[in-house]
Amino acid sequence: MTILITGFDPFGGEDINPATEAVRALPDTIADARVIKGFLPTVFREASSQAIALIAQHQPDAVLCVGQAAGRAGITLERVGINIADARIPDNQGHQPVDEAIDREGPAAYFATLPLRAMERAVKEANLPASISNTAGTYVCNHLLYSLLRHADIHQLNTQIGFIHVPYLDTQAEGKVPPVPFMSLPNITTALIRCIEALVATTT
Ligand code: PCA
Repeated sequence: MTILITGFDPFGGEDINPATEAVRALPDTIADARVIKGFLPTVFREASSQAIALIAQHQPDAVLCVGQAAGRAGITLERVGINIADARIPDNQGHQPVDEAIDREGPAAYFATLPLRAMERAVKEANLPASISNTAGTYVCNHLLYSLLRHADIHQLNTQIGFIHVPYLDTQAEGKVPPVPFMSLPNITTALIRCIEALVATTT
């Protein structure tokens, strides 16, 4: 089994993105699955076109995209990508779409196709906080999730696709007022490993 896992570059004034730090820390093999790592820009459309190019290149069985969600205290497994781009802050190329459809021809939403409940359970079994989330927001992360599910639908790909949001790292949370929740890098990395193990276990 081949799994593509992606992170994003820092955005919104941060120096690091916990998603990329954790993806970088992953081993290249997990539960006998080959782990391909991709690093995407926090830029509308560019992130999804680069991810689609990686899918074409590596033909993964599953794609797990990871992003930062400031303010969330645990690992959140996104259930749904919605057909809207509505940015509170500009992306890393200055684009700030407001109330825009991602794809005028596309349905309102797609459900992620990863085994979310099994992944949630696996993270919790490692004594780390996890839950299923019903909104990936309306920024670049949701855009990526929706666009990849749309791509898989149009091209009838068997690839399983999903998105995981992770909290700030402790170093990012330091000094923020009011205080924001965080997780350590080893804990976020462990959670991602548990998710991949659960994914492999449910599909092989
Ligand atoms: N989080 C943002 C985009 C990049 C990232 O890591 C989001 O939640 O949309």
